[in-house]
Parts: sequence; structure tokens; C-alpha cells
Amino acid sequence: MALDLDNHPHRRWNSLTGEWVQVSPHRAKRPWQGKQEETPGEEKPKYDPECYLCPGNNRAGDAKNPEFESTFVFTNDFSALKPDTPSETIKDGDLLYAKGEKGICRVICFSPRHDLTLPEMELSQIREVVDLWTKEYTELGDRDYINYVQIFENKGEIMGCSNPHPHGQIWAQQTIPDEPSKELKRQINYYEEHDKTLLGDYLDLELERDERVVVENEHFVVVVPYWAFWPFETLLISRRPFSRFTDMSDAEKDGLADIVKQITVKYDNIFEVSFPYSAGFHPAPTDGKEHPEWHFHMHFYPPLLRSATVKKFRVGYEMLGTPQRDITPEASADLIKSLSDTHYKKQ
Ligand code: H2U
Ligand code: ZN
Repeated sequence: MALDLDNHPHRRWNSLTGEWVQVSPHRAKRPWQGKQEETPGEEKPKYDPECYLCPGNNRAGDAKNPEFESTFVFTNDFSALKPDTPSETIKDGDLLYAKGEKGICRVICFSPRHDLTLPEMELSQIREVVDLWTKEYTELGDRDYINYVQIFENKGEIMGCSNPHPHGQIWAQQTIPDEPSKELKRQINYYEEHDKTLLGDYLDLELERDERVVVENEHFVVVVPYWAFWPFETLLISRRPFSRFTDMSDAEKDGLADIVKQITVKYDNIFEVSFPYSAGFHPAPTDGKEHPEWHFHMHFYPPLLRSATVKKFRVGYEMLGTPQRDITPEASADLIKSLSDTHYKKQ
């Protein structure tokens, strides 16, 4: 009997990190039922006097936000990393090993409006967010002790996000964190062997097969990756192999704003709720090296499973063994593709 990826349990290799994911498609055989329930989205005010991210409001300590009209960035009042940390190494025998870690944490408000999220913002406003990401990547990455700038968004209460005001975070630090570090090794190996970027070749394959592509424009493509772990995980890849925010042309920056809007609109349309996720960019490290192997991309990791309230927990076998999914990446891609390009609130 031949192995059938639509029906037989199998393992898929994540060629970007070198890890495996267990797929059990036979457990997801019931057909997709469409949206299962409607959690009434409460109407949010455009301005909330209690919100620490709204213009003009007070934050922790004595900090007060300006009356900003577009984007706004500030140093996290509860930063997990600090620039003045001693770089000392403490090694106690072969088993107890610790190092000081310097860094900077910032918070980015995407809009002065409390009630909007990326999929509901105008393209021109999202473009302003792209420009701010670029500016922060450059400014933080230029500091000699900052070797990686992790820009991300944690969206939705289910993700532990404390505030619905549209915002993201930046953690810039001395060490390249684990996820980009795994990707760095794999991308370097591939580049040395093929003289092309791993994600460039992967993207060509995805475009040719056309099974997992969910949205695209002139400059970017979003796929449910072959090795996706989260049910609705996606990977945003630039068509042109470049490494950093600063390599993007103006047209590519517009393209990035457009593709972010496209994929987040699709996400909100899955259950007709503001779709929670952790998402973030993986640009090249800012360690002063060239990084021709590094291909700019962004990951979206949504936690939802079958409905707006049923969350996938990574427990049991997945905590002790290997990550696992039921619905195949191809089935998830079909579902996302089938949804409207217009946000459900505007339909
Ligand atoms: P979330 O994106 O996970 O909701 O986090 C928001 C960040 O805002 C969080 O890291 C910071 C928290 O430390 N924050 C401030 O910097 N100032 C405040 O007054 C409240 C929250
Ligand atoms: Zn990545």
C-alpha cells in the first residue's frame, strides 16, 4: 500500500527549522462545518479612557502617551530585557551555566483608534506601521550589542494579550533567539549547497504545486507551510530573496501592507471573530554579517482549532514527544482560500 498523505498518519519535516511534525489526517475526516458559533464581538469604543495605549492616556508610573495621530512607539514600562545588564558569564561546573543578556523592549501602537485591528485598518495606515517596523529594525539593529530584532504581535485575549488596542512588541537583544537561530543554520546549509535561498526554492515549489498558497500579490505570497503545526498556521514569504526590512523598495513595503491585510482579513473571516494569533517577522540577524542566505519572512501562529473558542493546547504527546496536527495543511489552505477577501464586518 502506498503512503497517502491525505489519509495515513505520517511525519513531515520542517525544512526551515529541521524539526518534525506528526500529522494524523484520519482523525479529521469529518467535513468542515463552517463557522460553529458566533461569539458576539462587543462593540469597542474608538477611544477608551481606561486604555494605557490610547492617545493622551497615562501608562504605568508617570508615563503619559502623546496625542498621537498615526503610530506610536515607546520603551516597554515592564521591559523583559534591559540595555544596562552586565554581560557576565557564570559557570559553576559543567552543568550550571548562565549569561547576562542585554536588550531593549518596545511597544508599538498601530493606530490611535482603540477599536481597530490590522485587517480593519486602511492600507495607507498599515503602510505607516510597515515604515515604523523598518525604522525600529534599523535603529535598534544598528546598536552594536543588538544582534537580533524580534518584531511581533500577540493578538487576542486567548493569547494572553492584555489589551485590544492594536499594538505589537519588539524585543531586541544580544543573542539570536532559538527560532531564528535554528532557521539560520538551515538557511546557511541550503545556501552553501545550492547558491540560492531555501525559502526562494520552497516558494517556487509552492507556486508550482498550488496546493497550499492562500493569498498573494506582486511582492509576497502566503502559504500554509507543508510542515505547519498549528491548524491555521501560515508563512508569509517575499517573492524576491532579500533579508531585511531595509532591503525593501517602496513598492515592496506597500506590498507588505497589502499582504498583511489580505491574510488577516481571511483569518477574521474563518469564524467571523477577531482572529487571535502570535505573529512575527523573521528578518536577518543584525550581527553585522551579510546574510545572503537569509530570506525575509513572517510567521502567523493562530491557536484556534474548530471554533472561535476551542483552542489547541500543546499538551500530552506534543509536550513530551513531537508537535502533532489532525487536519492536513492542504485542507487548512483550501478552507482559508475559500473565504471572502472582504472583512465580514464590511460584507
Ligand atoms: P501584550 O501585547 O502581551 O498585551 O503586552 C503589552 C505590553 O505593554 C506588555 O509587555 C506593556 C506590558 O509590559 N505595558 C507598558 O509598557 N506600560 C503600561 O502601562 C502597561 C503595559
Ligand atoms: Zn522564521
